[in-house]
Amino acid sequence: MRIDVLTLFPEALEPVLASSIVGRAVESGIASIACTNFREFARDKHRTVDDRPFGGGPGMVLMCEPVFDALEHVEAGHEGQASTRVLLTPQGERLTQRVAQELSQEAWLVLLCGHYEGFDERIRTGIDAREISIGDYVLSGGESAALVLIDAIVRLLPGALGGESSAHDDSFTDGLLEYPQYTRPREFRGMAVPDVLLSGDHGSIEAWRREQRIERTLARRPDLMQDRRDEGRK
Ligand code: 6GU
Repeated sequence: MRIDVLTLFPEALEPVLASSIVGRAVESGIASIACTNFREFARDKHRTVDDRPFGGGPGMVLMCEPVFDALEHVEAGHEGQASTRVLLTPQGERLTQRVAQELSQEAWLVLLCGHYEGFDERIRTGIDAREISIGDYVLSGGESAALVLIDAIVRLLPGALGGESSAHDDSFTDGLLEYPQYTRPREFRGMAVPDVLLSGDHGSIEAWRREQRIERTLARRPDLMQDRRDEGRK
């Protein structure tokens, strides 16, 4: 998968994208990720990318020209391929595991990071982009949201998690939270590992884990339980 990120702060994204699972996926060629700075496409000598809003009001608004120019430049480098454009905005569709799964099927994503105060509405209406929000709270810019989205997508790409681990039994993949995990020591400050996990009985362990997942989901996220019922799952 190819991912282009259009942003005012590539230097904030690059070290995170080079670390951990995402960094390893890039190194092994599973994903290729490039950041492009809107500011390189500013048209004046001050490299202006934002301006005061028409009609007045606080803050600055990201301008059309540098965004359209950056997008067209990035896409012109790959003539003939179709990109899927994603605009990161608190007004977008909420990111869920399902949305991440859908986007992980695409060959080429172009992510556009919004700006503190907002962007010119014609960026939204003039670019055919899927608009995505990572949750109901306000971030200063779309950059941290883009990192969240990239992490959620890249770890779903075949081979990204490596070894025997897989995203298949993650929380949310089937609408349930994860079961609790333990490692050595068997007892820590008076807290013991549940006996069943030490029993060697794989059938009982599997049953216990399933029970734990259902119990936890009911207790902590009854909304997820309802979603499962609505989708007709067992
Ligand atoms: Cl994508 N951007 C901003 N600025 N704030 C957000 C968001 C995105 N998603 C949730 N809050």
